[in-house]
Amino acid sequence: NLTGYVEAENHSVVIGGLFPVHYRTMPTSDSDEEIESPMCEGFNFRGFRWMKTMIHTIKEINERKDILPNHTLGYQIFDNCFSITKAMESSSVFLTGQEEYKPNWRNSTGKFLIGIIGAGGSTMSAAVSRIVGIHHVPQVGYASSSSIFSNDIQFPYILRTIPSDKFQSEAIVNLIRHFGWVWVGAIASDDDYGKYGVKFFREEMESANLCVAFSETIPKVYSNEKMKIAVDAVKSSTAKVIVLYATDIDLSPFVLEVIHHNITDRTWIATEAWITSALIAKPEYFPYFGGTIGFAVPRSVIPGLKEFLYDVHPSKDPNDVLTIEFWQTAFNCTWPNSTVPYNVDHRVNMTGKEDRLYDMSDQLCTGEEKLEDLKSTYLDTSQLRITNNVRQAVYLLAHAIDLFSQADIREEYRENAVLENKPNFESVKLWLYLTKIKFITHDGRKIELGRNGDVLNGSYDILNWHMDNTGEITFVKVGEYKFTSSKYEFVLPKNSTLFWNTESSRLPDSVCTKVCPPGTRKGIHQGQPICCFDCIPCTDGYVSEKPGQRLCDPCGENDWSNAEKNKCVPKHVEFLAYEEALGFTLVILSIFGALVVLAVTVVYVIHRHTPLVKANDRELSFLIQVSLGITVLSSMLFIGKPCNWSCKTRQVTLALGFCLCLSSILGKTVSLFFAYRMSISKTRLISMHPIFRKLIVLICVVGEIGVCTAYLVLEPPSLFKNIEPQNVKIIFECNEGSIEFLCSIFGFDVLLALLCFVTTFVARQLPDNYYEGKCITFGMLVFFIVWISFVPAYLGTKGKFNVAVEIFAILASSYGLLGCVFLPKCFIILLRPKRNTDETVGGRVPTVDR
Ligand code: TCR
Repeated sequence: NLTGYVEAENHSVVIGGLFPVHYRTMPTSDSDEEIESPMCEGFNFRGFRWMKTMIHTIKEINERKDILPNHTLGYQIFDNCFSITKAMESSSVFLTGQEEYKPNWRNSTGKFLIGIIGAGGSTMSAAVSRIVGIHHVPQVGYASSSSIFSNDIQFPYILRTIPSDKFQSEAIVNLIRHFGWVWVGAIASDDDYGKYGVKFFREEMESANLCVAFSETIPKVYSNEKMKIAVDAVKSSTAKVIVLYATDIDLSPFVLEVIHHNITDRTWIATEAWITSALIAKPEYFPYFGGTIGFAVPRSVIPGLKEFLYDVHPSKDPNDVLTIEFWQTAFNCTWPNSTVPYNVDHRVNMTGKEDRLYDMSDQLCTGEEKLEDLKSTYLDTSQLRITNNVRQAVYLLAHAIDLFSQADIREEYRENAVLENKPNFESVKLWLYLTKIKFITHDGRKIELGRNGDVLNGSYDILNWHMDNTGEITFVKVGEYKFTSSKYEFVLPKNSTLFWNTESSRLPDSVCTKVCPPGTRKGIHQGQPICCFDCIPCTDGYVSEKPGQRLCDPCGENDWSNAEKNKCVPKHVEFLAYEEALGFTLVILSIFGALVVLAVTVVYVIHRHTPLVKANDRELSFLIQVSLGITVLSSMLFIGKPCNWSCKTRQVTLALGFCLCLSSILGKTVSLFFAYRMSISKTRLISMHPIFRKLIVLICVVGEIGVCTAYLVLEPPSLFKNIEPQNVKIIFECNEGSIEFLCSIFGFDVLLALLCFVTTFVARQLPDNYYEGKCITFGMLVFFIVWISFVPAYLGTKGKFNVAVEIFAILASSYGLLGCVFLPKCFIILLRPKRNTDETVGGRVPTVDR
């Protein structure tokens, strides 16, 4: 039940061949009495063309003088019906000559079988190779592209003239990358071709950081549920671009489903197995499959093949069942008296309708039918792609045999000299030549195979399905993909016109989630493909400037994110500026304070000879006024953009100002204290010379200056830009240097203040015309209250407010002292001049002065 062609009679050696001339085997019925091999159905014109090409090539080689001059090649070709069983069956026929189990290298033709061409699809080749491989029969695949054959431990005797699918899977991923698709589905046929192809495809996608939306298989044997799974995956997924990794024969039921479910608006990426297939590229499928893009084995023109293909007629050989079946199928008639069964093809698709590929007819064939009028894939020589692979496969074997037979000329291979004289012909030796063969094809391509029998370099055409004016689908070459084992070159010229079967006719986009806009980052869900994500806004201080960023970038130290989070902008600089309301108010207050102090001084100077002024130690009063002026004005040093010198001077000036002020007050209160002590003990135990008061001031101020100098020399304060990364602004502030020094200079001031307070408090009973003691007590209280409340306020604020609080404290305490110490006196001097007379002073008060 094996159909095919044999020609071995006058030839020294034969080449085996296996081609899918039918699409499938028919189911065997149980009632069959004899166990026989299954029948085939579904005539495959393309396979028939391939088969014929092999014969044509062998004829051509036999006619040539330059190759195999002393031998002619025969052939034995079988139809494997696209099925493993048939392929295996044929393999054993090749090896055993049917009856004999043990191969004797003279097969059923009685000749040496030196190699096998085929067997088409990878799954079949794999099966064949398992059998013939154990007997070291070389096998040359012309369409077996699965990557499994690259493994020369599993498949040691397989070579091929089609590149491994590894390259095609890579090419597909590069195509996907080229068009910017990231979320792509995959449908594979349920065989070594589809499954391994998709396996590689997925790996490549992953390493290119792209995602496979789904990956389903088309069942080999028709199954409703399995087909539904695949179709549903396509229907429900958001992936608009889908890779179909299958041969046309396996794919066609799926195509019918797609059409039945009216699935449009998808872009299909074709593998080389179906991109130019007449089974799929039918004009009526164009609304669904138009715009298909994919890869094809390069096209070739084979001289003389067309004529050879036309030279076919059933009347030539009544036993040539294949030609008769071809004729019957092509012309839809029945050859008279033929035993060839009708070309039945009962396949049921999901819709429940019988999907007859060809209609049967009871009309008899006349033999007059014109092949010229026939539009058949068999005769279409415009897309010779796999066909050319078949040709090169035959040439490969022929070249090897040629070398092999010349071996007698070469010393090292003498023992294998002449094929005929060597009954135990060992194919394994032929293998040595096969892998070393390099030759240039008729169209100038260089064929060179690697050690494992794989094509080392090659190219694919990138084809796109267009529809021409006549309503036919044309395969437009839009680019090229060249590869070697280590690198590739992807050429898709910008100006090539691509047809896209989308609503807008524009390049479809296939993404799971749209690219995140600037200002956001991808938030990837754990355990989900990286192409599906949320867009999460960047946190403060972080930005993403480009769309689709995985992470937000932190802004530099001096920068901060803008509101949109798509740009870093310079941080706002913060300090207490003169221009702003707060700063301005404080400046006014401080100047006003200085003016008041000046006014008081003027009053004191004008009335310097009055008893009141004299009674209260003019010099000390003056010093107090000066120091208050200093403190009030020192607050200005705190305002404005701080710089190194202002940081250095501000605290020291303030401390010295207060020191001068408080020590002067202390000078006064100490005299009061002594006067009081005198008044209660009624003795003149201790008397206080006025120079002592000034001495106190001098000692205090000198001491304070000493500490301040040490502070400035040893650990001076300096400018500090507070640029903590989590801060929106840069705060210009002063780093106070040594806290210990700072505390000691102000601690000294506090100590002075306490002394003032204690001394006046003790002496508060002393009759005093001008309430000097009470005023100072009160002033000190104000001073304390201000600075005690300052501490929590200071600690509770930040940045410029911190400074403002300190200025407030300075101003408040200065105003307080000014108000308490001098206001009542100015009041008397200016408004109650009567009280400012000598008697009052001399009469009631035990004079403090003089
Ligand atoms: N490799 C497929 C079979 C195949 C095919 C084709 C079948 C290829 N190209 C063209 C028909 C037409 C590529 C396999 O199974 O390895």
